[in-house]
Amino acid sequence: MPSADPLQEIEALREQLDAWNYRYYVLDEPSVPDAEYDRCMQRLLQLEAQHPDSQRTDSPSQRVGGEPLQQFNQVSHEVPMLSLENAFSAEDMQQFNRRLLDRLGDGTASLEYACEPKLDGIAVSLLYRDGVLQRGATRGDGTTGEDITHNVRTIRSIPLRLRGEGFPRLLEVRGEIYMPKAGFEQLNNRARERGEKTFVNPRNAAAGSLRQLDARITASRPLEMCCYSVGLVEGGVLPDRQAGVLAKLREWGLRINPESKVVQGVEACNDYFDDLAERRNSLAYDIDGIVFKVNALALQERLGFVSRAPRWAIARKFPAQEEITRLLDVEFQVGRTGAITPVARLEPVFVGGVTVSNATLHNSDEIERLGIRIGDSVIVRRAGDVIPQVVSVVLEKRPDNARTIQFPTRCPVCQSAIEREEGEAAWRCMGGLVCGAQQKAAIKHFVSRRAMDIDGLGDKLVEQLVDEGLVQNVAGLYALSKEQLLNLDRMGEKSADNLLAALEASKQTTLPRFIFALGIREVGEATALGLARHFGNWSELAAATEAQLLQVDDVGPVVADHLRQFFDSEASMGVVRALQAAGVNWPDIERLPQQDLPLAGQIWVVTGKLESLTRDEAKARLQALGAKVAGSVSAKTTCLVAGPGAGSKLAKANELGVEVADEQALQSLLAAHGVDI
Ligand code: 5U1
Repeated sequence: MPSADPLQEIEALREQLDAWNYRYYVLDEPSVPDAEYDRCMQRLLQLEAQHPDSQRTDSPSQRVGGEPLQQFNQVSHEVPMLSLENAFSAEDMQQFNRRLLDRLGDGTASLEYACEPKLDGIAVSLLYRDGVLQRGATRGDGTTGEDITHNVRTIRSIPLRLRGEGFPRLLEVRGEIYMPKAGFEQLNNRARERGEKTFVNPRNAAAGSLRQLDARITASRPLEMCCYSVGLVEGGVLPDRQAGVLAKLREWGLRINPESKVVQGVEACNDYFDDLAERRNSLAYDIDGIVFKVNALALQERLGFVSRAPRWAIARKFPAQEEITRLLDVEFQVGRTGAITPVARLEPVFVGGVTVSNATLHNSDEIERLGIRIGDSVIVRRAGDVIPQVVSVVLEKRPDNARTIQFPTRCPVCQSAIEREEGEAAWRCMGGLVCGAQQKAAIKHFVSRRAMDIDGLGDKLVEQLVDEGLVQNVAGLYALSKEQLLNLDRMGEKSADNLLAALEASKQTTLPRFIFALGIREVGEATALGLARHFGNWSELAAATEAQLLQVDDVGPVVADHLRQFFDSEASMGVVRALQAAGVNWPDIERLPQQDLPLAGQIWVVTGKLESLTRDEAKARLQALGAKVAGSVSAKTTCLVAGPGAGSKLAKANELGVEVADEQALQSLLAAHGVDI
């Protein structure tokens, strides 16, 4: 884009960068590689430095300002920032709708509603004068908030100047600043690695990031904004419906929620709620409910307000994902690889739609980080399918008799020594297969559906087999006799026969399943499949050097080391030989180098709810076939796998003409390429 006139080039670069930002943040259509974006930004910074007269506060280069502030200034909201009335059920919604119809009293039979998710973030106001961002402020108490202009400027989904034309001279836009779940996880992982304090949830992380006097800190946090209404409007007119206002905001470069929709009548509101409740966990951000607003602004005006909430809007809330409960005790579990995991026993509490009485405390560092004691009141979070977490301690409620947690000094199951390798978080039992807990966990993994798939061998039975000394390792399963089985609790003739038949059937397996079933540390299904495809047979895999193992996509030095340790262990290889001697067998498979994998060079996206496997499992299988799996749909996407409840990604794929496959088509594809795990 270099041009003879540097000022012209500066303006062209600004327009280009603004356009890319708009495509990325508002249209959700990434259109430029990061490197190209960075090159243009560097060029702009260079030219602006050479031509100080060209400096403008709404230049895309001017997102992070100078020195940190000394304090936050207060801001008065000329139009108060309201809150919303809550509904908790479909009946509450019916009542709300009835109230509105009665109040309008003009015979209207059904109302049109604008619906959208209620983001779990921080409500803010943005003020634009002549299209240029002047001020960003928190909601505060609705009348007075704090000036956070320096921080909102760092958020790339907030335009520093509006696009296009026709915007009012003064336009105050309202919405929610939030942290997407993936960014939150990354931020917390980084904090954990550095031994720093983590954030309890994405909302607290967003609030903490906005409460910074130094905008450079805010700039380093993955924040985004979605707009949902306007406040002060002067010198211009807006459309006469909520949905029209949102469409205009989008045209002017502001992000609105892609799930926003207009529906007719309260039944349709409840359908919308049910649909999003089902998809809540698959959204990229936390939501705590759905907001319904009467779409026609003229009707909103007629309906008016009660104290601090409008009559024409309501938020129907989802079940809470965080609750307070009490830590009753901590138990220590020993896993398949000997890792000792502290598990919190909690006073049962209903959270995230289920009753939770256990939560993992991960490791001794986490216990220290939380500063948790037995008897403490704790906040438990369960978001979606994620295992419940203890996210913080309510120190004000600590009882006098709260007890510190003693981490064991020996394996709580077999009393062997425990060790912690340098750089590792987990303490491990050194007892190996002598340890009953490790024996049980290894066998449970071996028989599981995605490994050897042995029906009728549930956890309780595995525990009994080990406790009775009938089985010490996975090979022992194939030596079980009917008589031995019949001596076990609750084992009848038919169950014993079925179990023996299932064991017999499992002997004919596949190489990837067998590798996965061995439970080698950090060798999941995708890695097992990658190894099988790379080496084609067991003997070459077991003889591979570390350097040869590292050739396999997905295998890094740590996994290669775990694999070599397994193959060098006489005990482990003895078990493999015993399995083969018992008749466990598999055909060799065709070797395929990475670039020849059937989906090499393709980009896939998975969305919606899948029945037969989780989205992560689907992703691992597609990757094992050579595909790249992306998080969003773009023109470059090869195919979108869409399960029930697919929303904006499906709409986008249809709009862009991207191929869409359902779960059955995915399964056929996997099967056609010999991926059965
Ligand atoms: N999505 C959405 N969240 N939210 C919060 N819309 C919305 N509207 C709100 C609030 C407080 O207030 C309206 C009264 C503008």
